[in-house]
Amino acid sequence: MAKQVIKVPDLGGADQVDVIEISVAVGDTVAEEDSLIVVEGDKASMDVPAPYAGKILSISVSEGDQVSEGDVIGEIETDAGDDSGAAEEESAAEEESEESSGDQPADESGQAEEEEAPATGGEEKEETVTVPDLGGADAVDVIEISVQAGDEVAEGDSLIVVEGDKASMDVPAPFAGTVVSIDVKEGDKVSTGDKLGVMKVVSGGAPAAKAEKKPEKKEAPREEPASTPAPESGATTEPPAAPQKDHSLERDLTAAAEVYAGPAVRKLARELGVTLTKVKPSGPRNRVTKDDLHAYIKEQVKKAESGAVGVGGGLGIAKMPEIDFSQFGPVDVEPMSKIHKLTAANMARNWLNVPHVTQFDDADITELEDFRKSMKAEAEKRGVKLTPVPFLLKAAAAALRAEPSFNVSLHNDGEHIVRKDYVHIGMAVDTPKGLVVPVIRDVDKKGLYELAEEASAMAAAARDGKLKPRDMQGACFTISSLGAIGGTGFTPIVNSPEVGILGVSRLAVRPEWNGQEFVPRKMLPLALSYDHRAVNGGDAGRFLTYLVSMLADVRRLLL
Ligand code: CAO
Repeated sequence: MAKQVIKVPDLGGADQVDVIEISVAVGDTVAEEDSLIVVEGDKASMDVPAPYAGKILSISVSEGDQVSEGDVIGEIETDAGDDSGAAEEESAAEEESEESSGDQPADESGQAEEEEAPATGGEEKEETVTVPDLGGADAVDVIEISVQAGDEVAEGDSLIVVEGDKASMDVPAPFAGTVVSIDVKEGDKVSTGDKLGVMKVVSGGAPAAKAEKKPEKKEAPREEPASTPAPESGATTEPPAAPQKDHSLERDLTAAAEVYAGPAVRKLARELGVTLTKVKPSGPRNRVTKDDLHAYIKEQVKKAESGAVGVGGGLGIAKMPEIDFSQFGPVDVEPMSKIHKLTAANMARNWLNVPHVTQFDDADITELEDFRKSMKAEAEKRGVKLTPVPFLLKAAAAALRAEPSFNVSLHNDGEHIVRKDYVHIGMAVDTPKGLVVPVIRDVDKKGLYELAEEASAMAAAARDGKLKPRDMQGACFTISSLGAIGGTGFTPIVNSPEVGILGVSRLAVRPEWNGQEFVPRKMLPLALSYDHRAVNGGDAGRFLTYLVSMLADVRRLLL
């Protein structure tokens, strides 16, 4: 057992860095390399690792203190012998490395190979820039390239960001100048002394002048360099030739850089694709900890799995579970027709996008039916089948003219309404391959026989699969008649961008009160669904009432 003094290690040239986190407490048992404290300077934040495994006896720094290389952090009790040997070995190794790094000047930036004293003539000179002393780290990842060829940078501006096990750091420009090339890329591994790129430097004062033009580098004491796109702050006097940047991304990165978190947490956040600004911090001084990150991810996974949404909105529709129906009995799985798939997609889109209201009424079509039947024979002679559908088309066209609030579409910009001065009506047709809606044009201008002829021709073409795309486009309104099939009522789905659809059910003979007695009347159940964004209830009430009155008085329909 030996008591060892733990000191601040080589900080890669940085001095007076802030202690931003104390990661252990007195009495904790730590493994070698476990983080003891986290320090942060202008350019990087880094974990200070335990030099030995053991038990923490004391911590002599506090959050907010400033420390430099060699300052005492605390004491640790180890199984090894006393620390003097190790300390001596370490300092000997340091000295040796300083001596052997003669080809890499030991100035603070330490990156310029063959850097010369500024010449007096102001001539341009290309200099190779190498990776500086990484504080003992080797083969660190290049996680960001902060500049590109042609960029002018000030001394100290970030060129690339590297990240090792314990820290991430900016590699700063060793002098002001122009970037000629950056010879590493994101994902590369680099070590001290590796060539990073080439810069053009003007000897004799010019670089300093250029550097002055650059705005002050943003002070971000809690910034983790990996998240900081340095070129933002390194604006040049000329507009950048690079493609337009995604400024929203820059904002995100800047915001993330302002989050208070250590390098290990930031690295983990990056690996998991978590935006740190979204994580609720629980550490001292609102520091985001690894636990916070894990809690955030757990919460997101839970939300995604449950499909839950907050009260704030969003559809958040839970996914349908996959069910093996064969466990309940024999099944046959067959492909859906193209029409069926399209209808399904359109129905879902319209159902989810359109706020529907459906209004009901019954039209007394006793006289209409008497008239229709009286005309049936004549119609047949003309080769036309006179069903209620042409009458419905005619009545709907009249209503669209009388109540033009239904003959509209909402503009996609959400700020305009499109009013139509034509009356084309779609007619839902049930075919073996699915539902199709051919469109009859200029219904308001056509007579009953013409409409009957066109409706049956369109229905036949639909069933034979002979409709052309144009035959199904341009409707202002749709009629869906299930009268021949049955049912007392249904709520049709608006066929957007139309704003209204009329659902027609089977007529029924019902006793109606005429003021003196109940009389049998042929009542046709109608359901008008409409898009409440475009049409209000009053307009819908007037539209349906008008339509019912037209069907009730066949003379008006013929006018
Ligand atoms: N009540 C009672 N009988 C009705 C009726 C009603 N509302 N509507 C039609 N009929 C009668 C017709 O008068 C005809 O009888 P007769 O031969 O004795 O005259 C019989 O039903 C069959 O009519 P039809 O189907 O040949 O012609 P139609 O004009 O009534 O309908 C069409 C044409 C294309 C609308 C229809 O065939 C069709 O496909 N309907 C289904 C529409 C659909 O699927 N809608 C749901 C879409 S989902 O919103």
